[in-house]
Amino acid sequence: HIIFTDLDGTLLDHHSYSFAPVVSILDKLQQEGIPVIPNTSKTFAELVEIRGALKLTTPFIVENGAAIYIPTHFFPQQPIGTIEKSGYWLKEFSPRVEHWVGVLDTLQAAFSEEFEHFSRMSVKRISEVTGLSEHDAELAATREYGEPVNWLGDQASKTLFIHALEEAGATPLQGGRFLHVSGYSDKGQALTWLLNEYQKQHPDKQCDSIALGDGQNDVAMLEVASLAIRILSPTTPPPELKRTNKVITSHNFGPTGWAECIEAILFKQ
Ligand code: 2M8
Ligand code: MG
Ligand code: MG
Repeated sequence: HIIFTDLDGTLLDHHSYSFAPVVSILDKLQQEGIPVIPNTSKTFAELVEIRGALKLTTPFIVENGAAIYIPTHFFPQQPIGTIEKSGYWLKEFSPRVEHWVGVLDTLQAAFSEEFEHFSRMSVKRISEVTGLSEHDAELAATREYGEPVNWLGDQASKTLFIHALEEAGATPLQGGRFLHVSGYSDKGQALTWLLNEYQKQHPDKQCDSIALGDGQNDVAMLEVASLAIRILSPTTPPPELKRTNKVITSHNFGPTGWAECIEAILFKQ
């Protein structure tokens, strides 16, 4: 098995960002040699710190599938289509963020006072709306591919806004708190690419994928995984899936639900 997991609201608590409930099960997975691959809206800078805290040495997927960072020790060979960047092989799926910041600026007049976005917000403001420390908010602000938008207006206007973004060529994805604006990339496409590469480099191993997520931006990876695990959220309804087979929904929120499901699937005989 390979586990692909969302972070906020899934492996980390939605409000406190704590991962205490998964520490011991992550140890067990490591002993069993089952890779845990973060697949998140977060940035490279955030991931460098978080994977250190989680003691993960696996590849990770950043900014909603926009790019995959693969530590060069993870595969015997450099995957085709990647570039080498400070100890990682980097696979990119999306154009750079500057373009989307420009698009958002053009919508400022039509939707005035209805939204704010990270590159125009202070670190203090990002810390306020996320609940992250100012240090962590600074890491969240270092976007490479997509721009998080904090919507302040009503739902009807948000629908028009999303429409305008799509007209401009963006693929807006709803996270736990923010609307993420980037080009066409998603967590499912990144999962599929990495799983194929794993299969290519380890033809002797039979690998299936388990995906865990709590939000709308997790739908694409939950649809393509061998097994989809929906983690219950204290703030939003479970992501709606088209598939009905091999779908599990946790009873508990966030990391407690994560440990509950992985324990039941992989460690209960
Ligand atoms: C943003 O991502 C979450 C993911 O669901 C959201 O949209 O609510 C990103 O800015 C990420 O970088 C940041 O760490 C997180 C903090 O809540 O918010
Ligand atoms: Mg989430
Ligand atoms: Mg996320």
